[in-house]
Amino acid sequence: EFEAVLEACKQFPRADTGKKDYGYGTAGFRMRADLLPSVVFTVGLLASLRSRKCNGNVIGIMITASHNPAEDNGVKIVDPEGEMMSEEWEWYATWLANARDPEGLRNSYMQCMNQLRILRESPRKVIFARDTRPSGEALVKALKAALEASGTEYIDYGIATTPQLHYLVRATNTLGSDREYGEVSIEGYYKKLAAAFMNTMHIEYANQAGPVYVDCANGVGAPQLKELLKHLPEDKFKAIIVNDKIDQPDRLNNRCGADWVKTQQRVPEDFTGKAWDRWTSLDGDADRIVYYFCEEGSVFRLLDGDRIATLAADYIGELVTKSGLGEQIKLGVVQTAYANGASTKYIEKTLKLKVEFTPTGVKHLHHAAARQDIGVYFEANGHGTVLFSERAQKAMRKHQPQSTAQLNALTTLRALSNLINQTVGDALSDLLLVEVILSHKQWTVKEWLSTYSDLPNKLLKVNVMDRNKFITVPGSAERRLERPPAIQPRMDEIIAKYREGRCFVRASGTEDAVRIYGEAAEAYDVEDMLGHVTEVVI
Ligand code: 16G
Ligand code: ZN
Repeated sequence: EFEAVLEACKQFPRADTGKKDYGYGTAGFRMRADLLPSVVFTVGLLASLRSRKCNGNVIGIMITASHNPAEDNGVKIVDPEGEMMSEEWEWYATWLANARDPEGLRNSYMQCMNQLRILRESPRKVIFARDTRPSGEALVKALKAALEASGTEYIDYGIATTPQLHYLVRATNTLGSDREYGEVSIEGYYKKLAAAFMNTMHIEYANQAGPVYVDCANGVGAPQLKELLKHLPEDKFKAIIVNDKIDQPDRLNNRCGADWVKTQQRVPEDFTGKAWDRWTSLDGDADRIVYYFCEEGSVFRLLDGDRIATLAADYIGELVTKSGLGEQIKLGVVQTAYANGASTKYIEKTLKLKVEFTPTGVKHLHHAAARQDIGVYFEANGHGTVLFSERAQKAMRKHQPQSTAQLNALTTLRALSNLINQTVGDALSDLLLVEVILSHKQWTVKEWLSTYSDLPNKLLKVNVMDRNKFITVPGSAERRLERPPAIQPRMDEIIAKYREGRCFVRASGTEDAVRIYGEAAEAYDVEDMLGHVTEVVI
């Protein structure tokens, strides 16, 4: 095996990255695609080790750079239950990726095996998929070479969304246990979603509220949503797909998609909406979604991840109470520092639910949500899901409803636990979830928006000499800076001058920059505050 690895990796020499090392970060490895073949090769090796370590369970590899520009790509590993790779292994991923030459890689690989106490002959299996980026093909080649050299069985699922790959990993590994997660195929994923949706959607809504428009960022969401629609009768779900030009790679995420809409706070290119039309945007690998619409006079209104979190928490909380499970099942919401302060207040004061804060990054939110009976987590950028714990699912299975009202609520609750992707945020699943909730509440986007008013806010990206010098206080969920020591006290003085002012600074995990987020009661205060804070930071 080691000799085979040594030979195979020679076809994928390490690119010249200058002084910079590769690093496995929040989103795996992500950079310009031409720097990646050698990295993807090493990720294949690590996945093979991971599978051996996890008793031969299937490990997933997703090749995508999500909302990044078309020339980028990336790669990340999915653990057996469909969650992000365990954090302790990120170090090994980085170690292998930075091997200088073939012999160095072989040696690091052998050392990994020893240090992680992996039995070489253990069974191993990997499945993988990629988004629509043209560079994906070459990366798959590097991946297959690594899997073959390491004697790893694999299945190539071709082009798929990130959440579909997570689903496939989970479904493969639960096969054989008494509670099957779903059929092990992309078709099975559609079937599962469609069945749950058909059980819960209120039929009148599709006619009454008009279609939902879906901007697919010219990425993988477009073909996959088209497939999903084949499983959903049009009288129950009417979606109109926009930005589906996957044959024009440079249009991927370009002036469209969830990230663009959220950060620019404006409609995507090819927007043709009339006032109050219901629009959504997915990102390049379809794990994020935001809603929006225009009021009369083209006033843009965004319904971001915070809004989906509040909508879902409100509705699911109501179902738990109505089904008679209120005493047994508690709901918790997980947010990051980027959540608008008004959303947090609404969850705590109006919905009377607990909010927990974690650092940015899906793995942090996911773990915190998994500790709740039912955990709702969303990042403001539109990535999120709702996790039903073993405990909650058991209570839902066992419960004997005492009335028709209880039975109806329970049936809906059970269907939602199948509709919602339990492994990771999923734009397609979230889309169906929001549509179901709106249909039950008989709400248009207008009523949804009116639940609370967002505080005016702004997010800046500033370039600094060394972003790694910016370190937040442990346990503060990135709300306060510890280093450089001079900055936070000066920021506190500035922020205190503004009504409902809040501001924090953190180093980006995906770009070479520092991000500054600010919010306050008045938009001009936000501008003023961020201006002063920026001066302190740079
Ligand atoms: C990654 C994270 C996303 C986070 C973003 C923050 C995953 C799968 N994705 O895209 O959750 O919001 O990074 O980026 O964890 P930043 O550190 O550059 O602000
Ligand atoms: Zn994404």
